[in-house]
Amino acid sequence: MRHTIPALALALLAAVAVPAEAGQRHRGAFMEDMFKQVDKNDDGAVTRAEIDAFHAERFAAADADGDGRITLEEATAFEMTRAEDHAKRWIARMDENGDGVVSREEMAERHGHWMMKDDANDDGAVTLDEMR
Ligand SMILES: [Ca+2]
Ligand SMILES: [Ca+2]
Ligand SMILES: [Ca+2]
Repeated sequence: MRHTIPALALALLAAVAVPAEAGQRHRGAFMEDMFKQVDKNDDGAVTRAEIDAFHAERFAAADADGDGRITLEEATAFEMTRAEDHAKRWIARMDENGDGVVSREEMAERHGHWMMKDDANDDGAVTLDEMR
């Protein structure tokens, strides 16, 4: 499956999709997500076999023609697919009125809401300390 989304548009979207979240928290969520993907039998522990199976699966997904080698084209197509999935999830999250597109207002609303939830002392302003 090939996609022709301009790389620049995706890079811009990625920058928007992953706001300057407090680094650790984002990394924690990312690691948890990754862990869950690898932990196939969901027992809360990742074995070497599960890691190998995960890599085999990923390799097979990227190796489009199945020749056992991932070329630049295959890697690009694979990354594009992942970027598109990511973009779709981002739009689904931001698209308040469900019209399939994100308006400036929707983005401002979601982002504003997301930032202000850290306002621990409820004074209507978020400090760097509160974000940590
Ligand atoms: Ca496991
Ligand atoms: Ca190949
Ligand atoms: Ca919308």
